Amino acid sequence: MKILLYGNKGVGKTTFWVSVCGMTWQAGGRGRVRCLNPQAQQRLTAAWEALTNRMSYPPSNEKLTEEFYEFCQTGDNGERQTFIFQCTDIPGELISRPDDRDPELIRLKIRLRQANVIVLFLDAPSIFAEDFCEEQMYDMFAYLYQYGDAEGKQLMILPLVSRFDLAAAAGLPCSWKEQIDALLWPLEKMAEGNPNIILEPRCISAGIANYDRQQEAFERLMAYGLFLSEEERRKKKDKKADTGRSVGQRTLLDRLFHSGRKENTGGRTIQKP
Ligand SMILES: Nc1nc2c(ncn2[C@@H]2O[C@H](COP(=O)(O)OP(=O)(O)OP(=O)(O)O)[C@@H](O)[C@H]2O)c(=O)[nH]1
Ligand SMILES: [Mg+2]
Repeated sequence: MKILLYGNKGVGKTTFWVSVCGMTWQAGGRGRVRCLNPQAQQRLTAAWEALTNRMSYPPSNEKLTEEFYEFCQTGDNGERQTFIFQCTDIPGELISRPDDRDPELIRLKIRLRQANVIVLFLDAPSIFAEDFCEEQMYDMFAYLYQYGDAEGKQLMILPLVSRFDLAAAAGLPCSWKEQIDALLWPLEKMAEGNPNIILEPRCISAGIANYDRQQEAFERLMAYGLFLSEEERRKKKDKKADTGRSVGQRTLLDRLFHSGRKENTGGRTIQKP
């Protein structure tokens, strides 16, 4: 599984990742994430400690970083479940101020093509601000449509309304749910027209005092990772099996992720270019 943390500058991508990994190291957690690069694991631990002990946030990314991780948990029947995945964290600057000659932007486009999972960060304080203008998100959505929608690739998009605690403290507009639905409407259409795209219901990330809000997003990511690794194992066992998503697989996915939660969508706001 290749996860891409995708969103504009300063929307909380790195903070989200540090907090969901750190959460798994706390007592009582069923699963654990470990970075396979020892130096990067040390940095992650230090960032988690800074966040929890000193409320000190990680610095803004200067370059695209990607690492391999292992997720390990004990299943309901006591059996050990484990898989390796990759996570790419980007400097949002690449999207907010794109320079087409920038090799990092070229790498980002490649990662968008390759990702199995795109965590799409929608920054709550920005989208609920009175002066919010959809154009601030135009490039982000444009790249997603252009490169994420690669033909034949199965892609899960997980919209994450980030820094929700800040927006809530400032006062949420009554129509906040509809506003998010309106932003996501074109993505819904994209997913409806492409059976390879799974658009997840939105999740919320809400600061370091509200880890439980991040938990849902994390559980979805890891459940999908387990699903993909089981699928991979099954394919290896039976090379002749159909490699597309069969009805059986879809049913499993639907059971895993959707559990009947389909929400209303608002009016269209951002057009697919
Ligand atoms: N209140 C609150 N503040 C947050 C949260 N997440 C991030 N922040 C703040 O937002 C800033 C930016 O967060 P980052 O995680 O660095 O954002 P990013 O998307 O990784 O930014 P780039 O690396 O520049 O693309 C942090 O320095 C914090 O001040 C959150 O959940 N709640
Ligand atoms: Mg960052």
